[in-house]
Amino acid sequence: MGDQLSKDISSLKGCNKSKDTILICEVWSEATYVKHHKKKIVFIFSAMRHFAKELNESGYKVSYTKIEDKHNSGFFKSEIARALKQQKYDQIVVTHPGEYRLEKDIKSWETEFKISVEIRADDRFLCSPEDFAIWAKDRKQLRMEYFYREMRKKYNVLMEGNQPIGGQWNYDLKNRKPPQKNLLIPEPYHNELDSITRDVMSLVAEHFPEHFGDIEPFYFGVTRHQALEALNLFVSQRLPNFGDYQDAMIEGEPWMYHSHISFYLNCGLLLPLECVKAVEKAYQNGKAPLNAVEGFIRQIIGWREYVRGVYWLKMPEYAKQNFFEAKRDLPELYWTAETEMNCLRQCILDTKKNAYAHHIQRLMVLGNFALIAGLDTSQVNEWFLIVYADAYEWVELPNVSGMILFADGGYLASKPYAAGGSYINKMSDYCKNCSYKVSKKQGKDACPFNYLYWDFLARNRHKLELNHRISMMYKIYERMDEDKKQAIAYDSKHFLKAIYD
Ligand code: FAD
Ligand code: DLZ
Ligand code: SF4
Repeated sequence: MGDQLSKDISSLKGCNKSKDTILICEVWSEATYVKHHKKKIVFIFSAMRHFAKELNESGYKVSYTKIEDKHNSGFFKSEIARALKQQKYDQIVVTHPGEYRLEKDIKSWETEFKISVEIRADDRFLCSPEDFAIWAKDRKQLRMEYFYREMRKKYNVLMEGNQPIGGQWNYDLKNRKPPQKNLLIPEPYHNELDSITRDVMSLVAEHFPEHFGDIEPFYFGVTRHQALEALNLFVSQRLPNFGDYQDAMIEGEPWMYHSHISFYLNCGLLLPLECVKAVEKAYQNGKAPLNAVEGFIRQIIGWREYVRGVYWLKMPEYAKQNFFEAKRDLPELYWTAETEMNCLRQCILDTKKNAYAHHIQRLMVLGNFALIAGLDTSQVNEWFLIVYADAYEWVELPNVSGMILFADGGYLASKPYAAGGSYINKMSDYCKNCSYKVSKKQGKDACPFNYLYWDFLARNRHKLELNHRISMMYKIYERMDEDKKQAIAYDSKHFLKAIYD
């Protein structure tokens, strides 16, 4: 599958190159079950085609279905049926997929085709769903920090015996520098287009014209070699500043000091432990400070594995959760970027152009707005699954439903990441080019994040006031005079109506 592009994927282990066939298919169903960003489709198809070529060159027999092939039947299942008609096979071997809907599909193959189907664990991840379930057992709420510490010990990363290097497990408090003027931010990785990628770009333009997003410029790596180049570039150029500016946002600087490797990791061109080791080595060689290195490693062996654990533990119920009963339709502005709110506009424009936005843009602007405006949980999830080149349900859903929308009522995160305009103003330069005034709390030109934040708290008081990480805010709300409370409700109501005009 398109996110299994690793030569040491479990389904290839023990493969008999002279007898076995590797089936890889571009199928209409995968490309359209949500209307993925055009750049995401280009990336995946091009990476799949390059991967198939490399397998061929290493002596594997590959049967590859292109999206435009006349006989392409459009689904994994019907492509398998077609392959089974063409030749007799003894068995299907497949690595466990990244999405629940496909696990269900694969589980039906054995009965459907009357052939043995072996589903192998995806051992590219560092914590199996079974091990995660053992860790999570009997815990009512999970906390990433404790899981992360176990992973540090298990993989002996940044450890001095049994203790964390530097004496602390987590240096997050150091990783919150606001953006500075005149930061030198290196150019992101740029790959030269070859004929495979160019062909894919034309066919995506032709076949998926109504999908969101820009195809050009296309600069992602599409082979393992290129993904490793991108990783090395990150380690040598960006990593030293990764920690300090991890939460900072600057207009026109979508890449900041982040690594931009999630799309490679998630489709299999990079493996998590090799990224962790490369970054740990930079620390050992004195090339990057501990706050940067620890912060980065925590994202990979902590958050990435943690959200996957939650996904497989809690599906399929997890996708239906909607703690706040949020039902407001996703406004068109999430597609058009037509809004006077500069922070949202910039983050959506970055997303449209690059199929990428960094974590704080996703969390504190796009996600935060969806949370405090009460946008429909399923529609918000669908948007996030569509627009990012790194989005697969196992990682998108827990981040969106769990981390940002608090739709699981606090199973994954201890409190909703709701914030007013002052957070965005502190961590970005967006507010200076905005039609709204971040310093204003009420009235037509007040920053909508300011009143929506309080309105969100007031609307959901019965669900949140017992949360000790948020109860302080209710005390502040209580002390507001009645006029102010009414102004918050009035401004919110009018604003939330106007975004659909
Ligand atoms: P960096 O900031 O350089 O981080 C390094 C790596 O750590 C990433 O490549 C990624 O593999 C991992 N990582 C960091 N944070 C997380 C996290 N919260 N969950 C899982 N892995 C993490 N990440 C995805 O890979 N796919 C998604 O669909 C996705 N959707 C998100 C939606 C929301 C609302 C939020 C708040 C976060 C989402 N993330 C998602 C997590 C994170 O934003 C991206 O992994 C990150 O922005 C990718 O850019 P990067 O490679 O430059 O990451
Ligand atoms: C995202 C994607 C797209 C757009 N197209 C394909 C495809 O045609 N064939 C394929 O094998 N995989 C594709 N993918 C990735 C799959 O959707 C991904 O493998 C599943 O969601 C499981 O995580
Ligand atoms: Fe965003 Fe408010 Fe700042 Fe405008 S003023 S950029 S809406 S936070």
